[in-house]
Amino acid sequence: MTDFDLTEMLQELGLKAINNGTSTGKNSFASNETIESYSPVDGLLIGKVSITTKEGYEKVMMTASEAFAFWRNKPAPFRGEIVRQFGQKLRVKKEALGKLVSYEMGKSYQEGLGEVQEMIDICDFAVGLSRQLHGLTMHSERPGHRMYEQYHPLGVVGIISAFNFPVAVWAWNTALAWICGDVCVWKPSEKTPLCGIACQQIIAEVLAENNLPEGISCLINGDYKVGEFLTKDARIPLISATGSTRMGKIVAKEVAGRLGKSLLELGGNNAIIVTPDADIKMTVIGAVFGAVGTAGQRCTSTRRLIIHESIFDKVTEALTKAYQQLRIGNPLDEKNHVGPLIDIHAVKMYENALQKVVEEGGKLVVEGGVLSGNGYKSGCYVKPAIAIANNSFAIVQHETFAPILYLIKYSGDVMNAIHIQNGVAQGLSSAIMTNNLREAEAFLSVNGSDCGIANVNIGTSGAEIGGAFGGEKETGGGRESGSDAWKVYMRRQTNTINYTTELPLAQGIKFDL
Ligand code: UN1
Repeated sequence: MTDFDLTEMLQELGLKAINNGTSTGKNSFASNETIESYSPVDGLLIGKVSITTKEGYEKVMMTASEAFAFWRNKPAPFRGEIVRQFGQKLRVKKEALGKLVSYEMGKSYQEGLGEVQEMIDICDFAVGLSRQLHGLTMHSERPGHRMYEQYHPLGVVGIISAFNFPVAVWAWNTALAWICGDVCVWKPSEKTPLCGIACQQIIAEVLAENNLPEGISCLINGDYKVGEFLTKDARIPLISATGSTRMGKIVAKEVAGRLGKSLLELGGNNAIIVTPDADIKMTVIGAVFGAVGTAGQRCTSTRRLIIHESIFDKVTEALTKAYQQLRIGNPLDEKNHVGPLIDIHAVKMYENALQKVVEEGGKLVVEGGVLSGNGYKSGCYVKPAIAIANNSFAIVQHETFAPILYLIKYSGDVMNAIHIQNGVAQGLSSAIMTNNLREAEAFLSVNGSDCGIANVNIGTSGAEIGGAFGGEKETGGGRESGSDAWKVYMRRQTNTINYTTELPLAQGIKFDL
């Protein structure tokens, strides 16, 4: 049912296509156990990937450690040049990789392309950054002394990524880590392993063309048990993990137990506040894209709308109308707005959430449901739903990775809405729709949103790579991507140099011999 040539796409990405679309990537540390990757688009098997064994992992770590000893000695701008070449290759492979993302993960082709664009953008960002890994210079309190700080490469970085952004989140991490002089071992989600192999093939080509060690970029495959190889490994100073809060708590504990660093990008429970001064048209576009884009499977997806009582009915009606226009179906067909959920397990969670919200007293204003029949054979297509709910409902407090939007009413001034918006355990993304300067500034103030991302007159999802990305509270506190997020991939050193013949001590301490 796909309207493209699967074999051709896989070949373009360096994946060996075998008859009915089964593919294997190059993986020299293979075990006999495999992960089968089924497309949520049509339910067909796309390919099989070998699961990495402990022995295979040890070989990977050896290759990575050797590569690090080499790579860290290359000047950062040289490392930037390699990342530039990687970005160039991504430009050439953009369509093929975008299609694979769409077919293996189920997001729309446009969003698949957008994801590859994020990879290209972070490469460009990293290239510039490779000449800007600045430390500060300070004035010493002692005469004839100079103080400064510098950033050195950290080591082997472990990256654990989720199915919903199967290629971009890796790139945010790895492009920065590489220019910082680190090498990376990546465990992609076991739900999208072919995306991982396709990316690995692209960077492997760049490394080979430049005669560089292949260990600069390593890939391991498997579920959480393979992820544990990374989290338990004291040779890995930094683990960057994206996924559920449940997973993040396990990773955080494990890595902290060996005093490693972790960069966590976990669940969100993102809300848009809609005040009486909101532009309703913009609100509807922002809310609908935020709630149903990627079938509600972004960590930045809009889960809650907190609407002032005076416009509650009007907004509800406009949203209901907009939802009637939504076309659900094959995400590779550009006519469709909403593709499938990742798998049947996700469909069950969606159904469960809809049942719970009604049990707790919520009212469905746009009914959900699982689609079946022609075009929906994978069983993963669901109808986006809207429910009027209370923020205190257990199900509203919980992040369900599905297109379910909760409408919550507030009264009085904007501080009441902010109170509701902050009244969840997660703290990733947030937004306010208003043309009122006072409301907007209150939302951004110290008493405002407690999230890592706070937007005005934009929805909660679709962050640009130039800003630091991440959130507070149960979202885990990590920052990836732009701004100074690079610092976490380096070790910091303060240096004090004495260019006199005296040895004065700091704090004026006298120690005469
Ligand atoms: C994620 O869902 O894990 O802001 C990342 C966005 C995207 C990234 C989302 N740029 O929606």
